[in-house]
Amino acid sequence: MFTSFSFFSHQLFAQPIDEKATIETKSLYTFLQQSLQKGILFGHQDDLAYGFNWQYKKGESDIKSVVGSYPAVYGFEISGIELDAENDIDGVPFVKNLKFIQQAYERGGIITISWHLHNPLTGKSAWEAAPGTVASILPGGNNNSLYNGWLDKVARYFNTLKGKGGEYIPIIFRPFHELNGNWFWWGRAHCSPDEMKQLYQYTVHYLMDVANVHHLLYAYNTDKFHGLEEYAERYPGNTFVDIVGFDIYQQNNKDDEFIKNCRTMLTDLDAFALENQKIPALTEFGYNTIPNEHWWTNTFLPAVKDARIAYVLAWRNAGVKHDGSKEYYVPFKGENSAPDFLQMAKSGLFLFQNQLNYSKVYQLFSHK
Ligand code: BMA
Repeated sequence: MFTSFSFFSHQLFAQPIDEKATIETKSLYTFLQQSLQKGILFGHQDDLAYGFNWQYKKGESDIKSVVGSYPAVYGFEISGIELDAENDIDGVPFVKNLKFIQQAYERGGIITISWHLHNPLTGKSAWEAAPGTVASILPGGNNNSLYNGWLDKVARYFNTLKGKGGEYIPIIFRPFHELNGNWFWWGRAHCSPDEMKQLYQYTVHYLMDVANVHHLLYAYNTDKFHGLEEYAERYPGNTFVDIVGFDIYQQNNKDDEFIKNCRTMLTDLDAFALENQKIPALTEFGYNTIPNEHWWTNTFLPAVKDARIAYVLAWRNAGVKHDGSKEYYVPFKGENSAPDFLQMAKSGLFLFQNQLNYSKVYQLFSHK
């Protein structure tokens, strides 16, 4: 007699794919499952490093300037680590990111990391595809040892992420994001489903079994998709994934379309997550420069309010870029949509940092 109750308890007993996951990582995993019943954790990329019109100001955060609390989830990026760069692709020094990650972790914040890794065949950016790239880095390919070296660097960086007690800081790692789009070298047009699955599996296997990194939860995430067949086409399998999600951005003034598409995909995601016993999340979203000042309560809230997702991650507030264009996805003090964002925050659907603390997130199990 498997009722929805037994399903729920079953969910809570599910474990991270890594049997050797650290106790803090297991705790985070269980916390994420529990939070599915409580609300949606609100996240923001590069929240602590910079905002629309500031950079590296102690204690600053655009989210905090609007709602009075830091976000619950903090996104970071490691593109550049593979080439021994000092700064990530968006100019933030890795040593600074380390400090921000530690600060967020100490207060019970949740860390997720993306990797716009360069093209290993050409050395160019993630956006520059070249035929044969994926095959070249898989075992047997000419660049396999180069790729192993990149994974060693990633592992080394992850191993520097430690809390005050010397324990590793759990990370939700989401490699090869938006893998059904065509803009990255690992995209749909540039490798077969089988190659993509192998690359994902190999990456997880290498980090977990070769590099011995045991403080990661792995997120599989597509871009927008049309139906479950597309969603699952490149899924590496249940033993390689902890969290399932997708990225979605609104473009132009098509609020109704955004709501409709988002709701359809969230329904599909929910079915996929239930079937495979994974934690669903909206791994990236946004409407650049938020042209509609009521976007939060009129569009975003209706799009996600009925969804069962652990968290949402808004993309970065880059501010005014070199070419004069603006890029930001959450309001900052004085920005047009700030009052509406605050109203959405007050709906109670979303959880921010002030509703979390270290023991709630990372100490659900005690050390023996
Ligand atoms: C993109 C933009 C870029 C950025 C990249 C990696 O979506 O925000 O400006 O360099 O992500 O973070």
